[in-house]
Amino acid sequence: MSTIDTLTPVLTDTWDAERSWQLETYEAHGGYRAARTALGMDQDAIIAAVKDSGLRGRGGAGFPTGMKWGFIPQDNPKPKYLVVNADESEPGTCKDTPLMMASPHLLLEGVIISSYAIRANRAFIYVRGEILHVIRRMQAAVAEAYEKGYLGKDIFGSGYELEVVVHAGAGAYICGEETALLEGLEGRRGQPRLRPPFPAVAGLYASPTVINNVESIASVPSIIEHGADWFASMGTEKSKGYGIFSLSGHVTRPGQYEAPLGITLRELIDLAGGIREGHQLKFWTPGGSSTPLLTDEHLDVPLDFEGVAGVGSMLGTRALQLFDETTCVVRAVLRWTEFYKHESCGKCTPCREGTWWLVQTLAALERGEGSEADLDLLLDQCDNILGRSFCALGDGATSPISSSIQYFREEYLAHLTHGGCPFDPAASTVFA
Ligand code: L3W
Ligand code: SF4
Repeated sequence: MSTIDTLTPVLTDTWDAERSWQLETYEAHGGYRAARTALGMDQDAIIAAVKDSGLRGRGGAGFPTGMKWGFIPQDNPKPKYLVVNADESEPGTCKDTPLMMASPHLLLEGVIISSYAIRANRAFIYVRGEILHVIRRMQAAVAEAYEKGYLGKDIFGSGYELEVVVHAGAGAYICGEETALLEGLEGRRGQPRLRPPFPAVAGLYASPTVINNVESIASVPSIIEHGADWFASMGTEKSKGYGIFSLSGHVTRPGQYEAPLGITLRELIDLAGGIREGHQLKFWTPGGSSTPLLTDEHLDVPLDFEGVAGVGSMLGTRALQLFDETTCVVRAVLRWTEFYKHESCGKCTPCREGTWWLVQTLAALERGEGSEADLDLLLDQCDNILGRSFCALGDGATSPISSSIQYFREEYLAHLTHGGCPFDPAASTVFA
């Protein structure tokens, strides 16, 4: 199989079309056909199709989407809500933002089908506050859809009513965590809630709520249009379908590559024109900075939920950040750790205090201060955060540190013997 055959443009299919974000363009490419079909279907049949497709959460956790929809208690008299998690903030992650910019109506069509399936008449799209251009693009698409009668009362003459609100976040990474997002949406400070109850039982305004990532919801129209079997025919046995892989860093053609789950980094690098000329891959992240780092030993690991777990990492958001031999791994990890310290919401002690200590210890090592025992101290600090924090942010902060010490212990020690960073900063184009 040639690598180019591995691309599966579904979500990205119309990104290059002229004015791809307009409703007219979207419809000219078959848009809103699936929503018309879905609104004539039985809701449970839609949930069954999504279950059968094998679609799993595309925001990093990989929970089966149809199963999550099935958790909504239909005997609960409270209103049901759909919330789209568009708070894309994970370092290196850049898939939902281009999707919403190029194809906002694909997301809206997914919102209509998904809301109808779970019997919700209100949906919220929670967009990261800093990306004002995306908020405006989504608001314009929602306005177009209302004008055309695709949102509001009696959509497509089906009698179904749906109101959609685009909500701008206030600029906190933690609001990607689903319960902190709900706090923010309700007007409070974004801090995670205790689970259970899960949002499916008591979410927004204590009502049954489905929260899904942008890419998960945008995958739904194609499942209705082409069928669950078609979707399940792509990907691997337990990780079905396709997804957007974002390549950044030291690669010739960075960008978004839509491919079946299970593609390898080696194939993706090939598609992206290789590592920049004259250099070699040193380390990479499979899913942003919250997943353990991998190295060139892992080029042939299938990028699916199981394959990446098999080498001790996670698929995460498929934000593949690639670094060549000019990059100091200690410096890169320090930069990510500073991010976690800054974004820690402060609710729990292991993360609030621990991320501060991680930065102190790492920064000293990066300056070449201390001794080899400080590496053990750093790992001990990680141990006191991992599994002891209230939410995944604390755990995520430890991933780049422990994995970098696992693979690049010598490089940490070289900082001590060199009395500082042994890398020539002028040679590096990342974290300069
Ligand atoms: C009911 C059970 N619900 C699991 C739900 C639960 C869980 C969710 C995962 O990932 C995750 C998300 C963010 N009864 C349940 C149950 N659940 N056992 O399923 O859903 P999934 O796989 O659809 O989520 P996802 O979109 O792949 C994201 C957390 O990671 N996160 C993510 C940030 C994501 C963004 C973004 O999408 N823009 O920023 C950060 O912490 O909370 O759990 O959580 O509710 N027995
Ligand atoms: Fe807040 Fe960090 Fe605790 Fe999560 S782990 S609740 S971000 S302090």
